[in-house]
Formats: sequence, structure tokens, C-alpha cells
Amino acid sequence: MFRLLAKMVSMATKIPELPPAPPLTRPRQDEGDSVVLERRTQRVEPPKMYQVVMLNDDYTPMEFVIVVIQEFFGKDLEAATQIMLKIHLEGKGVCGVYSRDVAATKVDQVLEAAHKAGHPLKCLSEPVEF
Ligand code: TYC
Repeated sequence: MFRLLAKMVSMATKIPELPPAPPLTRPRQDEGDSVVLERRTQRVEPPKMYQVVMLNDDYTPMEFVIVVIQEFFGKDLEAATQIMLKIHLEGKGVCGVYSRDVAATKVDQVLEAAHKAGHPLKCLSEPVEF
């Protein structure tokens, strides 16, 4: 009877054994009592950007190009005039930088406006090189 009682007390007060610990992964316990957390910063590539390049030609009136640059690229008269002159003197110039879809839309808008007005004005979009 006493032995049974002793066994019951022993079972009731015994600290249960822990299951075997899993292999150490992160977070890691080092020799001391500190926990080492590895910080992994997720780096995301910035989205590729596209510049809309306008090309010079001998026929499209300067005034038309200035209006187009103001209208579709949000430039004021002075900025649009400078871009137009750069294109006129150097053969091409960047009107703006956008995501791929927006740049493609700008190109379509310019080409449609030029075509409707009967001018040979051309522009294209290309990825910006860093
Ligand atoms: N070269 C044109 C002219 O002398 C003007 C012009 C400027 C045309 C820019 C196109 O993208 C252009 N009338």
C-alpha cells in the first residue's frame, strides 16, 4: 500500500521528459543565453523604366512639336521648347521617362496626333540604361 502511494506521488510530481530537441535551425541559440536572429533583407529590383525618345525630321513644324511635348509629356512652354530645340539640333531627345506601359501609350498618342495632323513626326520608347 505504501509502495503504491509512493509510486503515485512520484508519478504526479515527476517532471515529464521533453521530446528530443529538433536540430538547431534559425533562430539559433548560441553558447550563452542570447538568441541570434538572422536578418535577411529582401531586395526587390526597381522596375525597369522606359524613356520616350522623339526623333527629328525636316517637315514637322516646330510649333507642333512644342504643343505635343506640352500636351502629352506635361512640360511647360519653356521646357517643351528646349526639348524641341535639342531634338532639332541633335537629331533626337528624351521627352519623359515612364513605366513600360505608360511609355508605350505616350508613343501611341504622339504618333496618332502626328498622323492625324499629317506630319511625319516619329518617336519610340526604349529601356533606360543605368
Ligand atoms: N526639324 C523640324 C523643323 O525644322 C522641327 C522638329 C523638331 C521636327 C523636333 C521634329 O521631333 C522634331 N521644322
